[in-house]
Amino acid sequence: MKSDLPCIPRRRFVAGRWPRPFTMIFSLAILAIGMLSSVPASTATPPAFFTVFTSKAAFEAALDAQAPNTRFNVNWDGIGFASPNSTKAIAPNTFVARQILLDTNSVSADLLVSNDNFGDLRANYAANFPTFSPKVNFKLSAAGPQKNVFVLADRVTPALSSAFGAIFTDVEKSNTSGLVFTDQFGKELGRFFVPPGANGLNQFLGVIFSRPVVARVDVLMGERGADFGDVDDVSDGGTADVVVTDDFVFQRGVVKLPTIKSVALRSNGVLGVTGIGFADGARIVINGTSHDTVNNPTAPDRRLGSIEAAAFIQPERNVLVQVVNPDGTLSKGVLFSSKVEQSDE
Ligand SMILES: [Ca+2]
Ligand SMILES: [Ca+2]
Ligand SMILES: [Ca+2]
Repeated sequence: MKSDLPCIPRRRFVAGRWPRPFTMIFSLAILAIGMLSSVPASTATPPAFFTVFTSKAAFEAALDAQAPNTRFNVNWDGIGFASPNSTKAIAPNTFVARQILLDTNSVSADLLVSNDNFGDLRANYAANFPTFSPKVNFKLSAAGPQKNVFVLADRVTPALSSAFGAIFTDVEKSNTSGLVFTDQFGKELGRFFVPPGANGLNQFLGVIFSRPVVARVDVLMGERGADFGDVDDVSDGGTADVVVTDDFVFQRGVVKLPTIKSVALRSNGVLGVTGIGFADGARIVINGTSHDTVNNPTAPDRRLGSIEAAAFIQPERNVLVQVVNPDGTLSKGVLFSSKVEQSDE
């Protein structure tokens, strides 16, 4: 069947692959520099390196040097409270103007900020969770990590970042608190843990990659997050290491991430892809090979069409559809099986 296909000039797209996820434990004051194998978004793209920081000031200086004017800070301190000594929930998009979303669930009610070191929830918490920057700090009161994703300045388009760091408060057990970085395909780029410290200690952990390869950063915030407020910390006779955070520092979303919402083979012989983050000159990729593609003039960043790509769709056969922007940024794949859709387009 393949040999019957017309000979259409096409460009081979080489999808990159990260190595197996790795785990790194570091000790204070050690600056670790490592290398990840290449993610050749294009064959000319160099490998991404990362650098681990335990000093917030050093992290900020390095990020400013690498990518000037792309750093944002969130210290939670400007959030208004109706009453003193209280804890309240904030929306995941509270800091969308700083191009970060604090949860992948847009209606999460588990993101808490406190102007009382969380002592209003449980009296003995206050001594465990002193702020780093007075007077407000942050906690995910749910099981699992707190998930950060990045957007462009339009506040909508998913984007890649190269750096994230946070102040962790009251880490007292190994391997309970830290940062997990993943790329746009959901592959883990690295997992970094904060070492145990004294009761109430604030510690910074941040990682800068040599280029924007990070689609999501998970903050691991101790144990028993779902029971926050109900369990004592390990230093108060409990069994769980309860941990909160304060300042976040990160690179805003700087590279738009093409993201597919739907794929359809139209009756006019065009393969249509809808989504967001499609740059001018984006190409539809079928099973790893990109094809001549047209951005829809009325919504160029959200709709693509390709007659050439449609020629590579075979009836009832699954193909992997992706979109690649001219800068080499590749979307996550969507499996598509042909079924001609009636359409006016
Ligand atoms: Ca603060
Ligand atoms: Ca403690
Ligand atoms: Ca603790």
